[in-house]
Amino acid sequence: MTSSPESPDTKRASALLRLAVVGHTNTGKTSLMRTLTRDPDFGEVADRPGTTLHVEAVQLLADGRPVVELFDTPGLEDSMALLDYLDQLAPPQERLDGPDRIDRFLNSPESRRRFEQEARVVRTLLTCDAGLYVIDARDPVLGKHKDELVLLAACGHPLLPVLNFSQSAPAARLEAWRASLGRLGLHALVEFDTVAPALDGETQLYDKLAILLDSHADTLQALRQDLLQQRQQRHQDALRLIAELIIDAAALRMTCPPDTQALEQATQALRRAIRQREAACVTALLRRYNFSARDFPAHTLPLQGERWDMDLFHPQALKDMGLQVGKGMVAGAMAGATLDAFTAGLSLGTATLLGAAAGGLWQGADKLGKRMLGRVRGYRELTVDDAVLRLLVLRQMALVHALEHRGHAARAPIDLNPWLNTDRKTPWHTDALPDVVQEARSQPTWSSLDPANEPSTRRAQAVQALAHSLQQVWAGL
Ligand SMILES: Nc1nc2c(ncn2[C@@H]2O[C@H](COP(=O)(O)OP(=O)(O)OP(=O)(O)O)[C@@H](O)[C@H]2O)c(=O)[nH]1
Ligand SMILES: [Mg+2]
Repeated sequence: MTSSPESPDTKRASALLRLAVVGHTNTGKTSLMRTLTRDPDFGEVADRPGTTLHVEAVQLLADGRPVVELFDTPGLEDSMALLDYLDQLAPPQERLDGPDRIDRFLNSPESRRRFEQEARVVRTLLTCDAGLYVIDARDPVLGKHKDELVLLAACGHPLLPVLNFSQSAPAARLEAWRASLGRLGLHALVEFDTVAPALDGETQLYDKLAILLDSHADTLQALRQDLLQQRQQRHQDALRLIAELIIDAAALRMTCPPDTQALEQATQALRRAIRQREAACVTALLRRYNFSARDFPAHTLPLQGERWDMDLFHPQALKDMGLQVGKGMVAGAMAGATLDAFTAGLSLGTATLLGAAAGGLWQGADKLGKRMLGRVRGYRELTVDDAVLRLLVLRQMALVHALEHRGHAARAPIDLNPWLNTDRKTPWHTDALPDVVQEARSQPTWSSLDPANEPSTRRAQAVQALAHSLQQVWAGL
């Protein structure tokens, strides 16, 4: 989706479905624009009345072509005074219909003075096919709302009430809104919290609009399909990013001489590399969902890499997540790293390699040969502990959950805690690590953190298989 501000003043001949976002001031109209366009930088949002002063338009695309044009408008402030003024301009006995009454107002001097903002709103609605009437659902239903609805209904277009703040409003308040709107003849409405929208919030909104705008039902259906497809694609890409992270982390090996100081240094280097790799994954996920470091400041500042609630390598962080710390995991200063003995696959060529090493053929030895030679000389290898891999998966999955439930109007930092459900055990808590992760353990060059990393078909297959297995876990959550 792209945005392209433009003036709404003249109605252009176009196949676009034009929707005006209208309502009382400070109810979240601009916030709704941000969430529907997935653009956190659209317009200005602030917790005070009168923030938006001008009409601003954005197009929504389906299959790459514009299908809907949304117009953000200034908030209505004094509809009661405007209705009185309208009665003066066009007394009821004249029996003008709504749009004629609005025209008379727009041609009056006060439409450029006292009611300049209101004039911008109704002028925009007149040129649109329908209005989304945004309500702060925490508010009681007041006379001002009814006046606004009378004024907006006079423009002669369908209105779909959008109950914003629906996550924070009590159920009884939502019911009161439904009842009052029904009495005004508005029976279709939608609950849509712009900060924490339901997963199917947008599709519900477009479905409701399709009921009101029969002639645009196909357009809305195309938009709906496009949204679903994009959502699925984003989700697949996200799991793939996590799978890449896990393969990189599982395959990583650090070699060092067998003395305590060197081991500690190598452990630090291993931790640093994994933390940076995790941060890169977080950044990529944020970007994929159109969010930024601003949304998750605690993690994405490089120097604060150790603070994602708790250090990735802190045994307490692992225990808090209900993870067993593995036998191989070295405690204390080296927590999170496993001292590794050479494992499956690597012993095959041992005899040959030892021969090569003994014969001084260092230059001729391949990467495996170098590692074997290191081993012969007593060098050690460190890998990331299983428990850390499990924690990485659980935290990244929690982040994907948080991102998928976050509206682009949200301004509070992301909190992972509600998504790190520590009571419920997943296969990543209890089961053996998937085979492809075990395989990655014996393939150091699969890690993009290894200088000898190179493209490999088998690695690509492993990433795909792991992403698939993550999806199965996701489906069971
Ligand atoms: N918690 C929560 N806050 C919201 C929601 N929608 C909007 N806000 C906040 O409400 C305030 C007003 O939001 P805006 O989007 O600027 O409201 P507006 O209707 O465009 O305001 P005007 O342009 O002044 O008429 C901001 O502080 C938003 O962050 C919501 O669904 N939940
Ligand atoms: Mg606004």
